[in-house]
Amino acid sequence: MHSRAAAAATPSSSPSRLAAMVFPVLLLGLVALLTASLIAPKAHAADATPASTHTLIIDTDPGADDVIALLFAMASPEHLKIQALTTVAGNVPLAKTSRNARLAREWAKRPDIAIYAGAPRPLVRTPIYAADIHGSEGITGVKVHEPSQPLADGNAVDYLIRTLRAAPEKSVTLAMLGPETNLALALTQAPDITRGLRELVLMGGAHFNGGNITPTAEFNVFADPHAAEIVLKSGVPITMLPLDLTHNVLTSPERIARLRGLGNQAGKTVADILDAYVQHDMQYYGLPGGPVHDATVVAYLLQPSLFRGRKVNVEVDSREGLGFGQTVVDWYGGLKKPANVNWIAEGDAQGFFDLLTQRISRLP
Ligand SMILES: [Ca+2]
Repeated sequence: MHSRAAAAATPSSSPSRLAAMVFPVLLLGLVALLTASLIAPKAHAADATPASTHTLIIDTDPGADDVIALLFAMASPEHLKIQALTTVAGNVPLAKTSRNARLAREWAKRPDIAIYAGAPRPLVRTPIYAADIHGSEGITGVKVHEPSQPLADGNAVDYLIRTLRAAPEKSVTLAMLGPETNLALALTQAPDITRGLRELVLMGGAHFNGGNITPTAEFNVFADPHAAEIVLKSGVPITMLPLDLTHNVLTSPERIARLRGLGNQAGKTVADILDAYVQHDMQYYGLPGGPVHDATVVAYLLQPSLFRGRKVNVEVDSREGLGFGQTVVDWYGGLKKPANVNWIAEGDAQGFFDLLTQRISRLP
């Protein structure tokens, strides 16, 4: 309004005449803004700002929260141009994470999205799984079956190398929802692929919150700390959504009921998964609701304004011992090392659930 009012004034206006013309317009504008902010219902950022657009690959280890994240992403085709899903061993072994990714694709009715299976085990450490949280099938609260559409031919690591090499510079965003083994292998074999990457958005790590698999470590990093080290040193812009964030973006009975009440199958599926999945964390941590970790990555991609972070130096402890798998976050910059991560520490929980619910409502 300011610049338009000034531009409308004729160039020949004297400074005082110009001020006399512009001032009432500004004053009126200010009054209108104040009035609107007082009387209008508070709009969430999800409604207020246009969503971001990404050419996207999602690397995932489904995983109950991964399945919700995948449905969320596949329901947003105008903003997230999903090139493929790549799977990795993590919450459950690779055959099951790959089957669950295919289930999510079937539930979202997105047969156009190819799924490549990747690393069956971490780089160095003994494999660990999280069947205590995600159930022996890797998805809680729903019946699983063998989907008819198969995996794509070829390995996820080869797919990443081939695709990122062929991509325009800084064009592909990689969302990473599990242990970071696939990208670490790709970066080791073909360091030049960083050229094609625009950004990595990772669910992983913990600092202020403490860990969820040991007192210091978050599961995705703990499951393959050597891979996380390679990824964090890649030089690609990285945003991390750690437990510091996800343990403050919690379900409530009302939030789950809204998903269930959408009236479509996807809303019921997400509500059924959450009802079973959140029980452990609510009890174990004494939380009023459960986190939906990986789904915050999709919300961040669509609506970064829902989140607040700080650019900091983050390193991974990969030494045997109490700190194995810990993300060491230099929040106050005391080490004077260059920032390699945009560490997301806060988010708008209601805005997150509003956006998730709105997108899930679009699915079958
Ligand atoms: Ca995951």
